[in-house]
Amino acid sequence: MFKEAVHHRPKNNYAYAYDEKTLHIRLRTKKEDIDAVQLIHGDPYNWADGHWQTEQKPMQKSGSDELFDYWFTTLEPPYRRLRYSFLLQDGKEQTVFTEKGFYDEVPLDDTAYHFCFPFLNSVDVFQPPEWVKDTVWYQIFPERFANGDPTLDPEETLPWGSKAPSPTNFFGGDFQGVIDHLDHLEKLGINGIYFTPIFKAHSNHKYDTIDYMEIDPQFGDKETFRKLVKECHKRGIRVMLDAVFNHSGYYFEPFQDVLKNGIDSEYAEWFHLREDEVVTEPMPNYDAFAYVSTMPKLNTENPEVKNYLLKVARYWIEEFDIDGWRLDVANEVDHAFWREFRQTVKEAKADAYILGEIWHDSMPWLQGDQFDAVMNYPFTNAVIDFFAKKKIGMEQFKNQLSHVQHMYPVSVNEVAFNLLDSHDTPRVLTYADGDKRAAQLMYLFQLSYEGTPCIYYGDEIGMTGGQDPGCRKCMIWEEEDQDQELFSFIQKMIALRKTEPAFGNDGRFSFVDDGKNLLAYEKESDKQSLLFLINTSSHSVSLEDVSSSRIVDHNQQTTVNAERATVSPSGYLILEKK
Ligand code: ARE
Repeated sequence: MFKEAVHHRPKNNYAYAYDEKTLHIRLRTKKEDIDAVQLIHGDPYNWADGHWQTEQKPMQKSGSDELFDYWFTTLEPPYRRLRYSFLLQDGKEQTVFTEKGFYDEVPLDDTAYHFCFPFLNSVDVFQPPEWVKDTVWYQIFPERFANGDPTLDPEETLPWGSKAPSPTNFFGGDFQGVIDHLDHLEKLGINGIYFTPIFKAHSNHKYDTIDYMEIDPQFGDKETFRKLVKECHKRGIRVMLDAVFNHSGYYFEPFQDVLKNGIDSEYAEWFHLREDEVVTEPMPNYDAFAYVSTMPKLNTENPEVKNYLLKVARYWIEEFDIDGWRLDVANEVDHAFWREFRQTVKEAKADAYILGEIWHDSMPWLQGDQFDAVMNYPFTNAVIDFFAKKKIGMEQFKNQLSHVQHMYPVSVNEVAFNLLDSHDTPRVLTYADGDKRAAQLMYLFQLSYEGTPCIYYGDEIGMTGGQDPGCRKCMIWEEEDQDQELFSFIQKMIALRKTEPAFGNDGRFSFVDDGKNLLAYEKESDKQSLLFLINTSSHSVSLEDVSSSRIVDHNQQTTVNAERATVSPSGYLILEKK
């Protein structure tokens, strides 16, 4: 038994409150080392005859990654508190894993040996808004979605789509353009829009804010924005804005003052200055986003800055009824700020959604006191590497996704923001080297996985583009230039989330081994059990026993008759077990 691989730690992804009654407990062991795990558990204050009283519960294997197996069980402790250890068995020996280490027998003379979940306090439970689980997001980069009001165009605006996007050119996208095209989004079936920044800024991407209380005039005014939110809400579409609170822009007034007056500026404490005089080139002598001198880092520890930004957070919710905030460079801002931010936002709107932009392991922000979700780039990377770049094989893909799943509580996974691409990455179809079938399989996987999917504008009609700025081309509105087949495909997948109970977030996801080299996974809900079979190999696969199942969906690469199904390369088949 490889005891050194055994790991557990309470109050994070290994032991957490799933809801106000339920605890989830996980254990990590070396892959294929342990045959069975029992959870030894009891109420810490339950003693009789000088012994602590315990019960046993078998744990199930919930998945494996490259090196480890993960074991899982749920529990509703009657007094909402728990002490527990793990009884591990392999073919040869058994041992008890406690907080203090390994023992031959369960130590019953003192509960201090054991792991401790002290109390399930309701207020500490990670509770994202209910609606997020059923949301399919659509990301809009406003400068490039649609130009609905040319009178607002900045000087030097280029004719729509006439040139490749550069870091500095403008095409005049605006709110009226979005309003004009809400039908397109409704038809696709999405029900949440994530807008990259819309506040007054200098650049085309607007991540360099000038005024957090103003709409950028190239997008419209506050009335148009209000109308946009209303029109979205009318269609059941929620609206999320981008909060760029890590840094301001160069032309943000307080920074302009600092540039002029250096350390003597009344705003000196708003930033992280290192010397009396402020120098921007060749390198900024103050903290900035990356080394970008036009994006000076804000000092969110300063009460004035904090109050200002919290006012901003409240204002756009209270005055315009937005439904969520996406937080730019969220991991470089202090945790104390985010805790207050959450309080402020939830006071303004109890079910507002808070999404952090973090590309790495984000557990410290997902404990219930800061974010509701993060942009799940580890998911993105696994899907792109497997389906599009074909850089990793199926086993590795499963291992990677399983690893990400076990990095977080189930409740976190249910609302993870799963994207295939964004304004910061190449587009799906470009990653896939134009392979449309591969792209379709990625959308099938993304939209049937756990979490909430997001589609980057234009992907649904087959747009391409490389790394920023290539991925920020003008949306194509000429129908003859849109890939209608891809649109219908994504539309169908979104619709299946609504019509098949287990397709979306009510279905629990698990990989299964089909023994035939297909990517196979199940989604199981109380109402339904779906089996997904995807052929990413270069060989056809025959399945004999499909007649006992209902065929939910398949593509042209799959043929099905009474007895058998043949799933050719790039084919898929979705079955409902009867
Ligand atoms: C410009 C150029 C880029 C250049 C960059 C840095 O276009 O080619 O790489 O400058 O010098 C905004 C604009 C960008 C602009 C940038 C700076 O949209 O076009 O880029 O401002 O002017 C990290 C951060 C993450 C950040 C990404 C970009 O952790 O927060 O880098 N993403 C947000 C937004 C961006 C935005 C900003 C931040 C700044 O989504 O759009 O950029 O407000 C690894 C790392 C990650 C890293 C990731 C991507 O995985 O581990 O930490 O993310 O790669 O680089």
